[in-house]
Amino acid sequence: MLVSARHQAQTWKAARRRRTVTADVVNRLARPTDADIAAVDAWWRANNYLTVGQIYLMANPLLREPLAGEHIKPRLLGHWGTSPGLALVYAHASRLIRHTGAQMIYLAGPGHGGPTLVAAGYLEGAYTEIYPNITLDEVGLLRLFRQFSAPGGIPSHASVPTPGSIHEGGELGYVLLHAFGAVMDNPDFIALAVVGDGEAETGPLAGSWNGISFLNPVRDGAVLPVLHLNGAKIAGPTLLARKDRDEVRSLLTGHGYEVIEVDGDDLPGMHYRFADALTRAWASIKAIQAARTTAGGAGLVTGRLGRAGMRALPKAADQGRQAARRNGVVPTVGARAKGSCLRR
Ligand SMILES: Cc1ncc(C[n+]2csc(CCOP(=O)(O)OP(=O)(O)O)c2C)c(N)n1
Ligand SMILES: [Mg+2]
Repeated sequence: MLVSARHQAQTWKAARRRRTVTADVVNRLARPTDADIAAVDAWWRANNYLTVGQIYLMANPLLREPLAGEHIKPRLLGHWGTSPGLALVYAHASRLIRHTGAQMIYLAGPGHGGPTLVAAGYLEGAYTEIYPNITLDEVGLLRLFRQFSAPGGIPSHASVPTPGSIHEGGELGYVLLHAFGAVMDNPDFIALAVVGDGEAETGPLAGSWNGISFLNPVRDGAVLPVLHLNGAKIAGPTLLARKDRDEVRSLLTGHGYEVIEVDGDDLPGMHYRFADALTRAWASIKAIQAARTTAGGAGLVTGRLGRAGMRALPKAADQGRQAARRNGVVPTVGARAKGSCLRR
């Protein structure tokens, strides 16, 4: 789990400058230009390359020669799985933060997506700043690849040496607990929490969807869960991906979330759809926070269902409509009030 410290500092500075949500910002975010998406896609592909390199390569880091057996690590530790999804969400969250100055933390439930987060730090320059020997050139790149999950190097999971990390990855199941904890008494804060569909099968995660019921819209920030339904937990199938789409939607709706889905495996189409979904979720949260009358918690879920590829189910919190009425304020986005949750 991590957030880039540098990113966060910039974010908070920007947030002080821009607190309002205008239709113009929403439109720009939801309908990116081709150049915008090309930049996000380039960052995403670079991150994916760095992740693959960390998992597999011990030589020939820029593939200047044809790939050969001796370039591949003899003992692989770590798995690709969730990594491209984590990177996609990270790239789009960064774009959102840059455009809006949102105060947001990115929490990665699948800690085994560690190489993605190391790659993000490397691309942002934070990695080299902290570890000057991991230079932004071919030599540094090779060191970055060789240190991953190696004796004397770094762990395969998001961990203490990862720039911006605030909690060790490894045991699945706690990302939503951290997210809810992060926003309590932190009213302008958004915790974006990526939940792996395998991780979602753990008891703690399955139970902590309920955290939404503890959020107080006046005092707390918002949680934006992103369920990454890639259909697999390592090499096995996942329960949520086996379920009918309506069933998954009902499950999350029943917990109190408004679900937004992003589905597909086409590029750049996925980028456009994800940008739109993330914007909708963010705008809902901001409307809730602006009204300060509803319970926080909006959700966005991305994933892959069978051959259909990426699927995202974003949801926006809908609690507090009754509270709004009680307070004589009508929120732009409200949510089902669950009484007690509003009286923490
Ligand atoms: C509590 C717990 N149980 C088991 C594991 C071992 N494990 C590591 S990754 C993983 C699969 C997680 O599935 P998902 O979150 O969907 O990630 P993906 O396979 O898609 O990368 C498992 C079971 C773990 N890390 N923690
Ligand atoms: Mg999975």
